Amino acid sequence: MAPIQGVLGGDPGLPAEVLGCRVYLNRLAGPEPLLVADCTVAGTVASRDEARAGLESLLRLLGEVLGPGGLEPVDYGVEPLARRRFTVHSSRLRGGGEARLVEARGTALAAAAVLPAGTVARVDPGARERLERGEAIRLGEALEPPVYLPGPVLEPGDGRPAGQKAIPRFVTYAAEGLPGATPSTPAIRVYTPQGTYVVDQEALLEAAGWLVLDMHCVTGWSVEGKRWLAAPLREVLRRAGAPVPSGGWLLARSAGGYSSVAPLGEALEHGYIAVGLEGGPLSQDRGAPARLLLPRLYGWKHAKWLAEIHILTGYVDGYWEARGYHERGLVALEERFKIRNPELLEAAARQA
Ligand SMILES: Nc1nc2c(c(=O)[nH]1)N[C@H]1C(S)=C(S)[C@@H](COP(=O)(O)O)O[C@H]1N2
Ligand SMILES: [Mo]
Repeated sequence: MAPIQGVLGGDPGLPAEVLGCRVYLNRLAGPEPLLVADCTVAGTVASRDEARAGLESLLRLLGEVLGPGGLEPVDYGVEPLARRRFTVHSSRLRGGGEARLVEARGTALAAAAVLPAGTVARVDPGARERLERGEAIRLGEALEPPVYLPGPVLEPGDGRPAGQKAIPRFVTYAAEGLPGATPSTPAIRVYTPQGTYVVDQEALLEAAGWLVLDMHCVTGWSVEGKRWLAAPLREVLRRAGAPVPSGGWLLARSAGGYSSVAPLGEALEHGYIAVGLEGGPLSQDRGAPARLLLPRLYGWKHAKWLAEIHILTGYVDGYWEARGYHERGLVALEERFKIRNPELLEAAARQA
């Protein structure tokens, strides 16, 4: 798919409205299982009122199957990202969870909601059974998530990627909360359809070498030219004896339940597990004892306090992907957010 920049900023259209959602139970995305609504949206966002109305259209649609109780917004926030190239509108919900609407320069891209898994109890028994079996239920006109995003993958160009600003030091993120005591040696489990494998710490250190990389956070900051001690992911999995299929997805989970997902091919060709930084061991804030590095993908994919690797045949959202962030997240293509706007997808397909 072509980058979206070229197809944004068209004529003012109808205000953003959610057309449909794919709702499913996600047991990997966060510390607790979540009910995730991945929603299709059309139209423009010309004001905060239009954004709120768009969020309300999402909650109304969910209310048709969940009943309205608990879905009332308790607040409303706006967060510009990446030098105002993107804006996230969000509301926390009375019964827990939140709804988000993402826009790029006034064009709605996608909407999503994450709800406590207990919400499933409110769905009628037939639909509940399907959700518990791991199937998705469809409300309205919901787009399928792309199995993989086709189209040319540009190599990162020279210079700083679009929408990024260099800063000298890392900003410490821990969406799941900072971990308490950290184990001093990495214990990483690899779950595959064939079985479970363990990453041997000595093998991890043996396979590691120093390399210089930049890290780009999707919110717009970059930390450039840091020296990491890191082992190529393919080599780590080989040494663990884990069978590695040629396609599929890799979902990384942190000790505290944070998670992120990446195409397996991308992770095998360009991914590392880091154990050191700037001549020393990783600090607690940077994700000790081990973190994922996926240098061509935005920072949210680089799970810190890495505890589990899941090799999956099908796509599953991680922590931020369940909240509207991109399935793949290539920096060179500015893949910051999912696109669930049929008009944009059509326009991008025409351009490609
Ligand atoms: N476990 C965990 N890993 C995480 C995150 C997080 O919240 N929890 N945030 C991600 C994001 S959004 C970014 S940009 C980078 C930031 O890395 P840093 O905290 O070392 O600066 O970590 C990523 N890894
Ligand atoms: Mo980030």
